[in-house]
Amino acid sequence: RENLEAIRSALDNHQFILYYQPKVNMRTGAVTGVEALIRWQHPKRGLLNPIEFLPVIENNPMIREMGEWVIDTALTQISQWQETGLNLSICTSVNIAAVQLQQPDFTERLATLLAAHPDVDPRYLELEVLETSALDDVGHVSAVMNACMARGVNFALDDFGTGYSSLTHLRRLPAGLIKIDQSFVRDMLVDADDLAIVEGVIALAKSFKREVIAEGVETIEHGIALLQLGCELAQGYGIARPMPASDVPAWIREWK
Ligand code: G
Ligand code: G
Ligand code: NA
Repeated sequence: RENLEAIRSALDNHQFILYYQPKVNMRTGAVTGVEALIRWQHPKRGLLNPIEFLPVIENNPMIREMGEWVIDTALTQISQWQETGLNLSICTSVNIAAVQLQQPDFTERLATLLAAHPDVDPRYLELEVLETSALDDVGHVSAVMNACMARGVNFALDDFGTGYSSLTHLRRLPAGLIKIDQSFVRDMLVDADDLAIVEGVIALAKSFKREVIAEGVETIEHGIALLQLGCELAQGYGIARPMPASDVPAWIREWK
């Protein structure tokens, strides 16, 4: 694990970058989006995954600074992809801790970031809300989400099914997309309980008229089973690993 000072200096020295993992519709073959995933290009240790540094700043104001850097960088990337003629209809998502939505000025901060990128239509940005189980004011967060959605931004509920209050959150939070946590998808072909959860989340999403995507889709067999259950959207190593931004246009061109 790294320490606070090292992370501070990495932010100042621009050592963080975003990788992007595609999301596809398995029935139509369409690429529907990419998820931005932060990485640290560490001068000595190489490319580090978030587990090495995010927990260190979880309760530090730096998490907010990094969160804004991620949104700003993703917006810059969307506009660069648009300039190179990449299919405009794909949505780029970024991860955001649910508690960040509880900041009193979140909506204004997001509006400022969007205003700095006037060439990007906000509907090509999606915020994946993590760890909603840590929320203590669902009503406030719901209002924040509605205010951001009024500006065009989309929301997804990440890691769905892992928090014990998921059902309340599904009912009260206006996210258009639900991500089935990869821990359930991984074993759904061998564990009847996990299969039941995956089926249940897909059915819930349908009844609440939300879209649903499976994470952690690693094999064709997973894909086939998910399609049979009515889940068409998927993300996972079986489709593509997270990749640098510069690889995304070629990956999309060559997919299918
Ligand atoms: O990319 P990787 O599989 O290592 O990501 C591990 C975890 O870190 C995932 O749960 C992911 O949601 C989270 N994560 C990745 N990028 C970001 C980010 O930019 N901000 C936040 N808050 N979490 C992220
Ligand atoms: O929960 P979230 O969507 O933020 O999780 C993304 C994390 O999961 C990233 O760290 C990404 O690298 C990882 N990931 C994406 N697809 C797969 C997969 O098929 N298998 C495994 N084991 N991890 C995956
Ligand atoms: Na995510």
